[in-house]
Amino acid sequence: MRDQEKDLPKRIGPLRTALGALSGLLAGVAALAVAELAAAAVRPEAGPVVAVGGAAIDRTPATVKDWAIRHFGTNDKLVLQLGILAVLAVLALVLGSAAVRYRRSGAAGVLLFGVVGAVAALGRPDSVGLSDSLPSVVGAVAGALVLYSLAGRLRARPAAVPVGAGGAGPGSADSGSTDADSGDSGSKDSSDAGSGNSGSQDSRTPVPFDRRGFVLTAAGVAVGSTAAGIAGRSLGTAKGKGAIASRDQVVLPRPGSPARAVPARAGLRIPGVSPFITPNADFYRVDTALVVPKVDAGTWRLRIHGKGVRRPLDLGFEDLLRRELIERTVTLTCVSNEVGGGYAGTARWTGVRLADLLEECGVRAPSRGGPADQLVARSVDGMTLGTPVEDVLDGRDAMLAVGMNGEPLPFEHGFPVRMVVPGLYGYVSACKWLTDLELTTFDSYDPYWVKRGWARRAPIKTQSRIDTPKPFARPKEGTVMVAGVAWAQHRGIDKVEVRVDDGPWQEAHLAAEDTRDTWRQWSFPWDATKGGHTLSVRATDRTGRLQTERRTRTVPDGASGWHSVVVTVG
Ligand SMILES: Nc1nc2c(c(=O)[nH]1)N[C@H]1C(S)=C(S)[C@@H](COP(=O)(O)O)O[C@H]1N2
Ligand SMILES: [Mo]
Repeated sequence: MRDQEKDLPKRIGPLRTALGALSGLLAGVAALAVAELAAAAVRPEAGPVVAVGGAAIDRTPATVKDWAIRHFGTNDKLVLQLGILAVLAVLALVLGSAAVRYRRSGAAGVLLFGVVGAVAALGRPDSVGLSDSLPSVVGAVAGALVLYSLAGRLRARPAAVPVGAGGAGPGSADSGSTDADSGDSGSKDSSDAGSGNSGSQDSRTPVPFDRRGFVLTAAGVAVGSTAAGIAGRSLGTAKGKGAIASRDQVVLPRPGSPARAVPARAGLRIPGVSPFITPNADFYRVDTALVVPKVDAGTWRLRIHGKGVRRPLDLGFEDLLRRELIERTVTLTCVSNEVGGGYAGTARWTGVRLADLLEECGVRAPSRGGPADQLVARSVDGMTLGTPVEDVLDGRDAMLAVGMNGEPLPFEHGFPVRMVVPGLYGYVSACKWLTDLELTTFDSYDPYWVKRGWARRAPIKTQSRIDTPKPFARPKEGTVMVAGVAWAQHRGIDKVEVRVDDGPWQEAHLAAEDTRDTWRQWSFPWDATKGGHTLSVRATDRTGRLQTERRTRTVPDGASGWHSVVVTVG
């Protein structure tokens, strides 16, 4: 086809520019809807927004990721995806308005976005091959066609043809276009918008174009995109059904080694203090997965292999359940937790002792001559986490968890199997959606977060947090209960102290300890006097080490410093 764009007069009025922008937007919506439908059919993770978002996450420097987590918390993923959509929307508007004149270039531009999405999808660590490019490609082709045909409806046509008489079919209306844009004197193009009386054209209707065709095509695209979107949704739901059913069918066997009952006095029942056991629904979630992996337990496999593994293992979910299960209460903490932050939670985990499995494979601890000092866990979404082999084998309750607070792991928390290692930050220990365990060395392999500037080894730092009163609270004069939690997993908390303003440190009351792998609640009845006050807290672990006052960022191995809260007593 001849590139008619060149023949067009220079001036394109505001109405057509606006409709062009709208066309761009519609093309973008159509592209994404079709791409998501295709992704639902191929692999949800291969959708363009998820793929580009995932690529963006992987390329985000530690400091920026840290900033995003600090400002958006668990909503960081939502913010990222909305950001991508916002950028796409702006580009679509620009592309669309340009397409009024440069129709083919506009369509080609849409295809270019498809290439970006396809490249991102193919580059994901969990990519399964060429089919992952399909959603982006199919979506882009749909978007390009939409933009091309809508822009075609916006092309100027000879004034002799009454508006509304066209619309014989896609492309036909503009084939004879002579681009009579000349009537567009430039002064009163807005009359174009005002004169809805299609069919009658006076000399002031400057740019006749196929209005009816445009409206019909646009409406068709809107309806089609909605249908594609709905189809994608229900297809996605249908495909996740196998995994959901497999989770529903799981019956967790009674653990051979149950957790000790949490002492009644481990929970102080003070309003505002985090409950000792964090309900699953309230448990913090930190991961890079824009689509929560839905793994079917029936087809799930775990391989254990690598350096010093004399008998590699290949296990299914049922194989795991048939082993002796242990149950332990463990507090998990994220390295991205700010001083005073909420990325810590305690659950009763059910699982298989990791040390038993490794010993069965013939793995020896480095201190006993084993050649591997790093255990690299790999998840179905390509995440890698590296744990010191020594820690896993030193007698602590490191496990492959299948249960969380009495139910199979929720999908968000790693169904069907995740790792839990008391005492280590999540990013070096708590691999969710686990599928592969490789024995290797710290020298020969850097896992995901280490490549991005975080420390290779990251034991959890002693921390204490004031849960109540909240920052800037306005309690009444008199006794105010100051309370919160403190943790130093695998060492235990021995003392918590509270300071009011610049006063002396005063010992807080400690709730009963469950185990040294769990957090401990504390409380301090404060005789509050009128005015503004700063409350601070610090803990001492069982090794006798006082929590450091030194404030550090979360990067590279966890935030430190004392938590304080400013309140005004009335
Ligand atoms: N597959 C996978 N596992 C992962 C992560 C991840 O991004 N992907 N994040 C880790 C981090 S940083 C933490 S703190 C814990 C959080 O576990 P939770 O979301 O169940 O609280 O999971 C860990 N396991
Ligand atoms: Mo984390």
